[in-house]
Amino acid sequence: QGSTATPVHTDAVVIGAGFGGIRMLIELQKLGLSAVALEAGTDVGGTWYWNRYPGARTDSESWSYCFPFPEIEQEWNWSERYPGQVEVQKYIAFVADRFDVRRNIRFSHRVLAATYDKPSNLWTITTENGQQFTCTYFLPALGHLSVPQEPQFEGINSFTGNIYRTSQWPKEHVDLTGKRVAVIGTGASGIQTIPHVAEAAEHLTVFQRTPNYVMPAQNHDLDDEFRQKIKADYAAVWDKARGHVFGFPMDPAGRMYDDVVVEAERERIFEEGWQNGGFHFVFETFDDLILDQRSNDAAADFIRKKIAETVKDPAVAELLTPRGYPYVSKRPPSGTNYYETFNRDNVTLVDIQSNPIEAITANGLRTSDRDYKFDVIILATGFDAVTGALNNIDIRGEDRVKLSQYWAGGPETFLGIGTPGFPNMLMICGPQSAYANIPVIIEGVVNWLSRALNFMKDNGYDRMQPTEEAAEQWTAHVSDVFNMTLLPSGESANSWYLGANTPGKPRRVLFYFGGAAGYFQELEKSAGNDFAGFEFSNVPVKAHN
Ligand code: NA7
Repeated sequence: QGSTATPVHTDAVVIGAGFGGIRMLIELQKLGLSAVALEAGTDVGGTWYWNRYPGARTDSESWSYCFPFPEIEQEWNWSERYPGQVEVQKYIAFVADRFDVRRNIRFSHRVLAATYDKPSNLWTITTENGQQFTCTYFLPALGHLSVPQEPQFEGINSFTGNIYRTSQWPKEHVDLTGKRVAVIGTGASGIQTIPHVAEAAEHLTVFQRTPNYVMPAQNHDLDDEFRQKIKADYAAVWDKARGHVFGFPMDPAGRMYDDVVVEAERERIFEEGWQNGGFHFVFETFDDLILDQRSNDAAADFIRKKIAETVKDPAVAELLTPRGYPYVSKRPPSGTNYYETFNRDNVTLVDIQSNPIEAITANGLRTSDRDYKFDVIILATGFDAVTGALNNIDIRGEDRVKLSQYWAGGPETFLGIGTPGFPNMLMICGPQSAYANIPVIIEGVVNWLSRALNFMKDNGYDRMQPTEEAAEQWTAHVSDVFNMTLLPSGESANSWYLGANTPGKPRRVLFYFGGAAGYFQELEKSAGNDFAGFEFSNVPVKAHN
């Protein structure tokens, strides 16, 4: 696959072959448009291709972490409630093969640049290996968490052991037997991998900056009876998911904190949520958990009590206990044996809030108070979230304006799909799209795009982009919605929701937090009204009948 002089032309170029890219390719095929997807990895999967660390699994229940294709729903059998990385990647590959879209994917094609040319109304996409592709529709499906973020630890190149990153875990087995291992980071990735590393390593030292509120996943195998029940009425699963704030097939709790006055009854409700596991604790206890401080405090206290009950050493339990920021203002991880792992003799917890890491050394690392020796260091330090992957590509819109400069103060989009000045750049879940169970949101966005592309065809348009006004209003709305919740409060909540986890990044609300159902209403408000908020090239180029 060397460089070619003649660019390959298709109607559309999709970037990425994860959930979003594969779903879009299938839609383009249905629309009869020619397309290629350019993918940096060597296989499909996106997030589930790269994040192969031990313990990587979904925090969404498998039967709603997939697409509503009736034929796939009946054929595919999920083995677990929260499937692991291998299984999710297999699912995405299965879908790609079943719809025969793999032939349109160019693997090992990392995109470096995308440039819009006004006279021809074409985008030219250039890859790292020098290939060029031209298209009318430029469709990034880059994922929210695809650019790893690595703190600039001094001396990192001097380390003589092995450094692994959860988000770029090697394909071959990593043997940690007999090794002294460090894990840096206690976000969702760290929390999933820590119990597995503890089992394999001789000794594990966990470096924690901010303690998290970790819900027990309560993962389990699925049996045939359950699978058949789901398959018998899959439409009901999607109806629920589309109507749910987070895109999960759950019913709202149907009660607010003040509806329950008896303390023991509140405890019972929290306990039930805890036993149901994962996000059931957030969404099936009290519906005002992220809106009412008292409701949130009660949930946070319940979790703190669980930590104290689970972790035997009171000093370790205290270090693991989150304080000073609301529950859910950082994305709450689901864990399996997470707190229990700190009862093991071969696990040590180090608080780097009080004693920060100063340097990686030849034999380990140094915090402000002491030296540690390690054979292996695992970085679970997160991502340059949501805008990172787009800003890493040299994207030039009208008048060669660079996207990363246009977004220097933070992203500005309409519906997380389009941005002014970048005609026909239509993002599959770009910045300011809804924060929710992602396949459900992808489905809504892809259906919207499908209608938009048909609308253009039917009206003889060849170009669409949002108006400045629509993007400004959406950006303000996204921020207003966020500010109605408890999410912005708490000084230590340096969440990637805001880009606050990445040094130097402007803080801006990166998601629409009005819920899946609210987002779908907003999508419909535009689509059902001749795609209000978007302007189309005003001279019909080609009448269609
Ligand atoms: P997260 O959730 O961003 O977690 C990253 C972790 O790394 C978090 O504990 C950070 O501490 C820690 N971190 C980041 N930089 C440093 C430095 N410089 N020193 C020490 N510790 C650091 O990323 P994940 O990959 O775990 O999860 C991302 C999402 O994937 C997750 O939310 C799910 O949606 C799936 P901090 O909290 O900032 O103090």
